[in-house]
Amino acid sequence: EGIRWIADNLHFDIDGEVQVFETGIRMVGGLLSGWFGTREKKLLALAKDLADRLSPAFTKSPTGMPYRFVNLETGAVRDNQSFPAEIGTYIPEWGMLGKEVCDKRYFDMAKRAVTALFDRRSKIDLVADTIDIETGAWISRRASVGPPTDSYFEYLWDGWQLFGDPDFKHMYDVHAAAIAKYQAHEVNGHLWFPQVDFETGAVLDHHQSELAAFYAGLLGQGGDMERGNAYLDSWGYVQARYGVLPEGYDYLKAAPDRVTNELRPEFADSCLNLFLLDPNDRYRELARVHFEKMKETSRAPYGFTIIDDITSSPMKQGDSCPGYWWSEQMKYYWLLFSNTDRFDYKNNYLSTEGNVFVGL
Ligand code: DMJ
Repeated sequence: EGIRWIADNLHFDIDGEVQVFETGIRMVGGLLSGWFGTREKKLLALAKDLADRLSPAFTKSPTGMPYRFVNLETGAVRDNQSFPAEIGTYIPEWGMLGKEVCDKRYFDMAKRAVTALFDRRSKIDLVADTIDIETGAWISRRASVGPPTDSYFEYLWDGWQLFGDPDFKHMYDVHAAAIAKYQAHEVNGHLWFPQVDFETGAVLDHHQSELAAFYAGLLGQGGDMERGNAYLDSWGYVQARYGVLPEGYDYLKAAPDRVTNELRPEFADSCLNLFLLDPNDRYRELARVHFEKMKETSRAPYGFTIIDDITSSPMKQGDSCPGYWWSEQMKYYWLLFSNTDRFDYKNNYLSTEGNVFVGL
């Protein structure tokens, strides 16, 4: 039914602009994953059509780092101030698409963008979080493993994992070593990653975005299970304390600094990634708590909702359910607990948006 609906209704011939990054990970990735799962040619054709409509964001940029927005019909681009995640989160979608349609230009386009960013790293091998994609000049000094940088690191590893390209492994390793050296900070037995100045390593703040919880799984994938487990435990501690994770946590004050919960997937994502490396029930147990607490606190009459304040009792609910909730943690829970034979637990690939490209 879904495929029929897409075939009959979905087209991208629209005079309107979209955000390149979100459209890439959600829609190009979703269509590609659908193609891998069904081999319905229409899905691949739509993924290619959409990627082609997004491509002016890359080709019109003097540095190769994409503009943030593009008009799907006219190819007009805008916003030259961008962020590592929005510059470097393309290689799995673009590379896999290029393989399927036998056109290496997609891979090259995504790799050029990410390499242009990496080449502008500081002498201590960190990137800041805002850059002018036309001039290549940095606009901020703040280095973070959280947003808006997060999935840039994730896709460096993925470029190596999926395509065996040693340049990606090198870029991942360089950043991972610098993050371990300048950002890893143990406080009261818990590992955290503060924001630091990207040229000096001086700590800027102790805020920890919930989105940074993905880094536990990535550390494990990159071979550092020790820090991966330690960072997962830091978030596990916050979960045990508050029931559900706040959007932000100040680890020096040991208190939430953003009290909402946006139904985020990162903690479950790390539980799954570490479980795939080491099928230990401890990851299932942490994810079970995540799932049970979500059911307890986010259930609304017609589905599940974000929470406006996790510190109020009872927790004050909001009124929306983000798309990633369907694409990510619903899938992560299911893969963690089902032992399904529809998924290859040994050889697989899930994108940053939980889209499965390998292992279906
Ligand atoms: C998702 O779209 C992806 O996981 C992305 O990489 C980060 N933000 C959201 C979920 O929080």
